[in-house]
Amino acid sequence: MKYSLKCLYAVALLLVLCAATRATATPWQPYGLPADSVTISGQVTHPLTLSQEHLRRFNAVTGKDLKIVGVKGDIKKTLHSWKGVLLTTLLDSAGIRLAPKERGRCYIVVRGTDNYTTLYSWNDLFNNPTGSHVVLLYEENGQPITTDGPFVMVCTTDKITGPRHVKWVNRIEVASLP
Ligand SMILES: Nc1nc2c(c(=O)[nH]1)N[C@H]1C(S)=C(S)[C@@H](COP(=O)(O)O)O[C@H]1N2
Ligand SMILES: [Mo]
Repeated sequence: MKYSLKCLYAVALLLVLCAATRATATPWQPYGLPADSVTISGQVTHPLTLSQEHLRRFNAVTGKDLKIVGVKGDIKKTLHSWKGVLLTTLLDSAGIRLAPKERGRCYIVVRGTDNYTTLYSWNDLFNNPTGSHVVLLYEENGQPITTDGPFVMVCTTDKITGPRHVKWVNRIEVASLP
């Protein structure tokens, strides 16, 4: 075998090895922050850090044919099927700390690793049908999510689903306006 050919094989082998190492490493972390768990913090009795495994222990909700629509009405993608946990289920587990007359001030912030943020009010989630449609997804099309993070939050009944579709979710914070 010619020397140059050997070199070529060596380089090819190195590339294959590199690719294999990458595939077994932790999921890709855009913006350098880990997205392999979701924390629930702030005005709660039990702050939580939830991994994929933890999330699978909660009651699951599923659905089909969800279109992610941008502000101009453009369809960004269609999820043929999805599976996840209601945000209200997670918040009930963490236990929001509230006095009765403070409910109107309370809000829930959902952030991705890139700090893309969306929010819900306590009344949206717990005093309106909307609450039954806000889901932290961990599966899309029958598979664990990979391209948009391990976790994606979405309100499936929004007119324009894009803006409150948060990819790479890693934080949920509960707070109240002063
Ligand atoms: N973490 C994160 N989530 C995000 C965004 C983002 O920049 N970061 N873009 C939003 C926007 S503007 C839209 S329309 C939808 C779909 O965007 P995509 O086509 O980039 O997936 O995701 C939303 N979720
Ligand atoms: Mo968008």
